[in-house]
Amino acid sequence: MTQQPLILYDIPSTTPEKAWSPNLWKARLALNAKGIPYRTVWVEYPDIADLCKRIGAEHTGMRPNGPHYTLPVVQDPNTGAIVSDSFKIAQYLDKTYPDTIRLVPDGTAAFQAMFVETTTYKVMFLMYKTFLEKIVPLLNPRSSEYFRRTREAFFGVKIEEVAPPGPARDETWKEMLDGLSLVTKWEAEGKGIFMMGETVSFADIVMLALLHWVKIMEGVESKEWKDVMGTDDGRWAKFYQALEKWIWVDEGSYGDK
Ligand SMILES: N[C@@H](CCC(=O)N[C@@H](CS)C(=O)NCC(=O)O)C(=O)O
Repeated sequence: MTQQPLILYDIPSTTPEKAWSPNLWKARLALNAKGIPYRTVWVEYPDIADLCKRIGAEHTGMRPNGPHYTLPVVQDPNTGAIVSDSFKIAQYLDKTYPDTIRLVPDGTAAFQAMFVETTTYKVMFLMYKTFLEKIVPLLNPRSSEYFRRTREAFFGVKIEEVAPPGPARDETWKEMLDGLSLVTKWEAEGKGIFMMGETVSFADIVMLALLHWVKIMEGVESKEWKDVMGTDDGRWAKFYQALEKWIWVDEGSYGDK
């Protein structure tokens, strides 16, 4: 049993839920699904690297200018552990809190890792390109400025030019819907609506985080949300309804100061 709440470091937005990023939702949903007590500490983009260095969180990648630090990070005051990367967080929680729902069942770590990797390119990145323009005003000013500057450096064009409304955005969105259908095809052999059939696992957390991102970015009345809910004969609507009980943000969250 946990004694003290864990800390989830997340990036805030100006939306009512405050939590908005799919990678961060993956870690939050893992904690929620497991019922592990935690509190959120909100960190603006330009402060992530300093925070990680200060608390000793590992970088998750390398960039030409050095280590790349990202959130989510989970800090566990019960064990002293500090874990970066949503998938590693799920694995840590499984190992440390074995009496909770298992998100990476024995023998499935490679499957889960490949699922994360593939959906990152076949679904998440395409959503990201579609939503890019809308993320800028949704962030607080310091994060918004950082996001625009770093993403424009990455894409080599203005954010507004990555997938402008019209044919470019329509094509990107259609490719994303095809990505969802690809996942449905993989799952079609199974007995249930989850990626492992009747057993919920981290792969489902990933899909739930991605679907919820559409809802946050576009709203329930949007064409995009309706597209997703209607894809594969309502399969994703059923999936979302089955797991939406895990979608909540802890109240009484704190700033990183
Ligand atoms: N593989 C990582 C990816 C995390 C990630 O890319 N986080 C982004 C926010 S969505 C970040 O913190 N970026 C820091 C930056 O852009 O400087 C995970 O799943 O946790």
